Amino acid sequence: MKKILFIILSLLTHSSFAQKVEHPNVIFIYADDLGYGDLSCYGATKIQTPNLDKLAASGVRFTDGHATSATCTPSRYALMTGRYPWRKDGTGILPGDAALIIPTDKTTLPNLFKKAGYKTAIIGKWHLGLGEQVEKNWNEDIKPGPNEVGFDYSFIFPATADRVPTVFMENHRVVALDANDPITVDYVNKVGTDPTGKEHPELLKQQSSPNHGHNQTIVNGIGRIGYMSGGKMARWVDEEITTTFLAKAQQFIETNHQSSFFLYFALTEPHVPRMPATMFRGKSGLGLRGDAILQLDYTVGQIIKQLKDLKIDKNTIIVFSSDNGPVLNDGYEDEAVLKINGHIPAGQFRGGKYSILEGGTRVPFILSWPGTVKPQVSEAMVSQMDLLASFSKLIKQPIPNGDAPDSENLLEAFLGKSTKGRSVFVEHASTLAIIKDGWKYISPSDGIAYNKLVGIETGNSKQPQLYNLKEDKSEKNNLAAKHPNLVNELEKLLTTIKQKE
Ligand code: NG6
Ligand code: CA
Repeated sequence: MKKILFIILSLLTHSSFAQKVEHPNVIFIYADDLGYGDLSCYGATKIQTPNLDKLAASGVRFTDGHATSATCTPSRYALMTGRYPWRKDGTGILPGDAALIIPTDKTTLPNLFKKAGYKTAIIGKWHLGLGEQVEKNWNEDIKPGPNEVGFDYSFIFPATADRVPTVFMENHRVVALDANDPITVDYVNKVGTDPTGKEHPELLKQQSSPNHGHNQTIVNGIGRIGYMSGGKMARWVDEEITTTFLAKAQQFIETNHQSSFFLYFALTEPHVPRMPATMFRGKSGLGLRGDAILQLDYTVGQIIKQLKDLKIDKNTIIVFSSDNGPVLNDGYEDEAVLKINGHIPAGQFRGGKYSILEGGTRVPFILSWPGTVKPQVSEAMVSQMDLLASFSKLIKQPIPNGDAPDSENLLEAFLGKSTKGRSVFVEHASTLAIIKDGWKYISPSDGIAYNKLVGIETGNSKQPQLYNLKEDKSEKNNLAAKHPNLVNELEKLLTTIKQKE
């Protein structure tokens, strides 16, 4: 009897059974520039996203979920560090040769999981810099990077799909390096003899939009931001980026499905250049942007299928979100505007990518944990930055004092056990806004009110703006003049939060 008890006890404490109960797998799937209204489960009618719809229907679909910022790098910085990006200089959109901006000596989302015994990986877009400085040799190991901030395994592209170097990196090294054809990258001066979009627009298979740039080195018929030479064998084929990331993700899951794992799966859809695989082309009827969203949906579906096949779906939390709001024309003439066909990427919200209005940071946000989390729609205000403190509670891995200062433990809200999210949240674009009790105050700024290049309202105004988001989700009525005390109160609170660190 004693022996049986002992066996049961040791099974409970040491086996993978105990580990599974306390340490579910976590997959964070990040879309790039996907808007609140881009999925059919968030109200889109001109495009169907069945896999993401199923994911949403099986878990919590948040209607007030946010990235911290209206562009990529700062949102990703906050996700990794649990700290508002505007607290640190140099966290704006990074060039492809930037140095690493994530500290290697502080708690990060991946090293939290790693400390708790998880196998951790990033597969996809990084865009948080690599190495100690801008000048680096792309033909050698490059450190520090994702592996130094907590990922056991990394398979990434360094910046964005429209920036050089257009190569994959596995752990510290560019994939398919060729010693006879070394890679050089420069963001100031042209390097090598590759044609540029500016000199040879006739070589482009996708023209860049006037005044947008994207006319430097041509790779795969697409003008990029930045100059690159060499590495002909290492250069990616855009149409294969997502299939490559998917294969790597499936491999990682297959290899690690018997232990606990954390996978940050950072996809590139529907960011420019939109170059989905042939099987998705022309399928959405909305041009390549819509087709890219179909590719995103399919890819998520493949991951869900694999989890089911491996019978680990009930032991795996999937969080899905986007790094910032939507944009149609972000630099290439890919007919996203022309073929919009009444689709509304930001849904009912005003603004989009680059904007301090809700369209900038309010994005799709879904959490599923089949069998544990009950399907529901939640109005709790949550942000991606809060995943760090929340998962710290779930996996019982404390955060040392001072780390992740802006991340709030919202575990109960994330798991659908509470409707209480953040009471205060600061949104970030070229100015800051603060939300409290459904009121949103936007700090006055001198910036342009309308970004003509991308066709998006920025929300900038020299006047203070105050919106009642409960009644006026589309931020149509500025009530600042009517409620000067509230404006003062929110402005003071914002100042206090800014000074907090
Ligand atoms: C902008 C680029 C845009 C996109 C963005 C980054 C121009 C004119 N525009 O500077 O095309 O690359 O940076 O997007 O160059 S993000 O989603 O990674 O933040
Ligand atoms: Ca983005």
